[in-house]
Amino acid sequence: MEHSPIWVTRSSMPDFEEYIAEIKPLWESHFLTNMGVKHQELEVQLKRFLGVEGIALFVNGHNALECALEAMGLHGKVITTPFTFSSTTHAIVRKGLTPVFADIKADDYTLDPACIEPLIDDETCAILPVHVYGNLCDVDAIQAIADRHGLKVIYDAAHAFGVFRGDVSAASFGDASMFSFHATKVFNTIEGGAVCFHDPALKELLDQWKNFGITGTETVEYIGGNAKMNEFCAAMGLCNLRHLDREIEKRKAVAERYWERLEQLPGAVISRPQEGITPNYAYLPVVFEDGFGATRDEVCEALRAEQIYPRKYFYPLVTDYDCYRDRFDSSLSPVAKHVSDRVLTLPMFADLALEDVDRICDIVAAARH
Ligand code: T4K
Repeated sequence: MEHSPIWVTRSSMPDFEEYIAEIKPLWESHFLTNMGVKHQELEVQLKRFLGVEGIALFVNGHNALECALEAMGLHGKVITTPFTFSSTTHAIVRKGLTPVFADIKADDYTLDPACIEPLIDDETCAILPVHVYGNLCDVDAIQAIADRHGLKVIYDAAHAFGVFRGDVSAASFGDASMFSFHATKVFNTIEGGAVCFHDPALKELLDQWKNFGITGTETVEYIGGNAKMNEFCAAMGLCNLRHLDREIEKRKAVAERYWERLEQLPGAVISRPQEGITPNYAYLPVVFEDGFGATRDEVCEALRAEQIYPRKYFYPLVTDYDCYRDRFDSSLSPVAKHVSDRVLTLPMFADLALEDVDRICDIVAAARH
């Protein structure tokens, strides 16, 4: 039987008519961007959903993170993880800061608090952990370290929209959190992102940094860039937010089918949701340990041969990128290296049919020698 290709993810979209109704007023107003009504409405709704006082929307998550680092006036070293997407480290480096890499935990792949403190020195200004795959970092231990040393904590929460600890959202931890609303995320605005924060002074600063540093009709106080979310993206967000609960419910069914099947395969390590955490089922990482009977790359090839396209999020480690290899040493983060060499993120999206999950798991199982 002929099957259509299956990609690692597929964007969630509202009904066409729903989106058209949402953008129709833009044809009347002719206001297409620069913090218009859709932008303002999305900010209000996201504040409510995330339970935060402070939010600023951005054109994408990466620029949101860069602007947060700028607006917080950071200088010096930032302790972070090498097990992430390029954006996290690039934001640090592009803002003139120096990344210092700490290792990750073997159970949830987030920054290991035990590895942070020995790396802190007089030049350290911040910690930038990543809630990777939507797994929440050890936020209490990280905050305790930051408080002891007077450091800022900025979370890369690109994967963690819709993740809650009790009734507290992932947006509430540290000084600030960046979310990505990219097309591939659990909640998307086509391209988009946000910074959530506690210090009310950051609102004005972030809104100015993302708008060329303009502070008044005839004043420009900062050397800012242009990182505003436009009205069409905000409208997509307003539509997608209405369906988020259902999307996450559908992802849950997909994840549970995967876990049920993969748990029967010794050496295929999955990560079940953390205790006390409401997950968002953003990704479906599987670590193929040496006893599995096939390498990660062999499993990947077997799936590709059937037009199924998983991804090696996150391989290579950031510290092994061509642009960083000469400056950093991956052997200093052995856990991250181990996971990065063995992890495969399998297709995961709300509309993935359970029969397709079964087919994927059959191919994974058959890849063993
Ligand atoms: N921090 C972390 C930890 C991140 O993971 C990311 C982004 C960021 C920061 C930065 O946030 P943004 O600035 O992007 O808002 C994708 C995404 O582009 C990227 O947003 C994401 N992380 C990263 C993990 O994945 P690629 O290069 O792997 O995407 P691509 O184009 O290969 O797409 C993957 C699959 O998704 C496709 O095979 C099909 C599907 N897809 C893709 C697009 C573009 C859709 O269904 N619809 C689409 O519109 O980076």
